[in-house]
Amino acid sequence: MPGVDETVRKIKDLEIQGAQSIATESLNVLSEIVEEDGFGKRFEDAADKLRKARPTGVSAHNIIEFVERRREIEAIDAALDYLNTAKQNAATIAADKIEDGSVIMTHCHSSAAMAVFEKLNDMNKDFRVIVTETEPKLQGVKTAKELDQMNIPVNYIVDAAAGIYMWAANYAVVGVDSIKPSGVINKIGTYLMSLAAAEDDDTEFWFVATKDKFDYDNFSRIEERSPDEIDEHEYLEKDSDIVLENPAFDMTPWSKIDKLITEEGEMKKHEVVEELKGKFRL
Ligand code: RUB
Repeated sequence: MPGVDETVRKIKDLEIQGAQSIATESLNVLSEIVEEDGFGKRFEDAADKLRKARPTGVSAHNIIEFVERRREIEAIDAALDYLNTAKQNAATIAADKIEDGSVIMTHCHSSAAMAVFEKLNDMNKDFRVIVTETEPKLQGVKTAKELDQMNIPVNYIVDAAAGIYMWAANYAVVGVDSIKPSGVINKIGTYLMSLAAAEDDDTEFWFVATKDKFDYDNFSRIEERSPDEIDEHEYLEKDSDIVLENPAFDMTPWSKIDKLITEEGEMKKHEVVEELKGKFRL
């Protein structure tokens, strides 16, 4: 098992990506530390580093905060169990609602969206997925490969093609990094896709998430990543005043969201706003 610094490095470098995987791997590291040293300073230092590794996905923060409150190893096991069970439940609810013969667009790599596709496959529903490549780090490649390995038909497109391909889609199904009173945060490009879907009466824009994605503590902010991730950055920067910007996430406002599906079913904006007044609990 890699130590905390190696895990933080992998999270920052996107070797571990997706909000829920970050939370799961953080719990695995904390579990080992607690087994060895209990809930002392080593645990607190590691918890601090892990929850700050990616500042947008709020799942790791909520889950770590839950464990800090309970301060018992059973809380870590319960949290790990929750993450997987809740995701499967949300995916089943979403898959039940998707009609047979659908074309579904997705973006980036989300384990929640992947769980929906797996459920649709298990239900023997006929569907195909349009996958965007997701610049600058191309997490869409991972999504396309995993779908192909499940024998699910895939069309792989560049991000800029999402607008015209949205007209062929019945749904867009994407994951979530953070749920706020003003909207839902996910990988950069999600917002533009929601605008394209809103132009088409036949395309519904769905987010699928578990309740660890609610930003109860107003913790998350949009992560600005290194311009080094942008193609041709050296050429662009050389002998120029060009400012390279690389925000990793964006927010889709409620007006562009057709459904937010969680393990408790579909949640409307007013229910989300009410939920956000509380605290994360399993
Ligand atoms: C991943 C991303 C995913 C969400 C949800 O971004 O935006 O859609 O994190 O994922 P990155 P999940 O690759 O930069 O981490 O459903 O697995 O929690």
